[in-house]
Amino acid sequence: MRRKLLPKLQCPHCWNKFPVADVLWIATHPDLLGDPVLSADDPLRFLPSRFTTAGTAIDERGSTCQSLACPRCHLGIANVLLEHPTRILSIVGTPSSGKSYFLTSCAWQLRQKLGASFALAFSDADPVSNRVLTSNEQQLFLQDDPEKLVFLEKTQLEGSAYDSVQLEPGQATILPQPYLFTIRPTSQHVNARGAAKLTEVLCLYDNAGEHFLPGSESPLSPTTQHLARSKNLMFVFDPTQDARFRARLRGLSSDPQLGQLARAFRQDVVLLEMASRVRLHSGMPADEKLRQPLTIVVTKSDIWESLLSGEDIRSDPYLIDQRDDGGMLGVVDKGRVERVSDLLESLLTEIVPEFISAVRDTALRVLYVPVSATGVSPQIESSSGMLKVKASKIDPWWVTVPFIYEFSRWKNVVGSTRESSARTSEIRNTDGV
Ligand SMILES: Nc1nc2c(ncn2[C@@H]2O[C@H](COP(=O)(O)OP(=O)(O)O)[C@@H](O)[C@H]2O)c(=O)[nH]1
Ligand SMILES: [Mg+2]
Ligand SMILES: [Zn+2]
Repeated sequence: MRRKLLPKLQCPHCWNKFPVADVLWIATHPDLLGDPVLSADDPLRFLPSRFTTAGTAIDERGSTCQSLACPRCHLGIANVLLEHPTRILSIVGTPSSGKSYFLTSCAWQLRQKLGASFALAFSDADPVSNRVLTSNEQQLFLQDDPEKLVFLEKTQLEGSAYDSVQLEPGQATILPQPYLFTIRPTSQHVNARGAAKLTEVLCLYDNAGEHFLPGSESPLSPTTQHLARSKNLMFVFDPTQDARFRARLRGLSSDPQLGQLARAFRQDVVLLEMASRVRLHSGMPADEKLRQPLTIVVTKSDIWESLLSGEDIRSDPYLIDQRDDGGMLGVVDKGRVERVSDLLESLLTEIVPEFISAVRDTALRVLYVPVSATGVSPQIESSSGMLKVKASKIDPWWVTVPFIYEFSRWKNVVGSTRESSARTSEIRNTDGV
């Protein structure tokens, strides 16, 4: 079957939109090293004039090529981007709020849960650009020694999580590396027959929190421009960074982040800064509320769980809708998620009212989701003084909820309790698959 290509696509590195016919190829002949937009060590990018019978380009030294690149920034374009639409979800938060741990636990659990409970295949669309995340997953979840103390390296402002390109000769522009995943209904999915049409590419960005501190954006480092294109903005709020929360938690938790290693950033300021960048990049007036939904991901719930009495925030709010013809649809219990969201909003209004005011000024549609990326507190490793977690103790709570709730807004991919009339049954324990 011939591949059906999109007429236009958007580069996940520099957000340039271009016709598929303009995509460049990456030379493979060893003599063709050195690309003007990248570096002397990168193979040349070129617009081909010769192709093999299979339709792949041949470079000027006669070698067959495989990989594609963006005509503007020359960074790699995964093949799947030519065929399926991309949805950007951006994750924002202050430094050390837990963005990288959240993304890592979330990616790991989405791989397990979307397959087992939602009949959706979740796979790396671009293994090269996902490598930092994959190695973080390995670090937290695939340790041979369960007693090992593990941790994630801090996301660098520049370096492995960012690419440097020369969009203008002699001027380096820093672009954030996207994480790209394909989401495709499997043969068990109720809409398996429409799988090709329903397949989407999910594009995530893990940003160093420093990029969101007011005043840090320069034209040469347009690292946060993806925000304006994001379908759902996820703001990671860390209660341990607030002195009033820390006071409430004294005696309830011995997490080092409440005492010795406490950090304090104004999270309302960073949220408002995020909102103003979205407005700036999408040409909106300063007082207008953002169009996309805002998810406030309230992290480290293992520390403050006891402040939210009456709701279970550990077991997943998912159900399975099993049809007679064998098809299945994973369903989000929206009622439960929204009840928890309301409770959490009340708690935050009581303790951090100015943050909630900032949220209400920012967006019309808001969901508050409690998550714990680790399910347990880190400890201070005596030899290094660093916060680390024992590998065997890691057991995330609700990390997939912000994403799966968002997927339920997409068409025909994930159900929700309000849409589903059918007999839904509680999901059996799908953890530890
Ligand atoms: N107790 C607890 N600590 C967490 C959790 N997630 C992250 N942390 C700690 O928070 C710190 C910062 O996390 P990180 O993801 O690197 O923050 P980022 O700068 O926002 O990417 C790390 O030292 C983690 O140990 C969690 O779910 N529970
Ligand atoms: Mg980070
Ligand atoms: Zn590009």
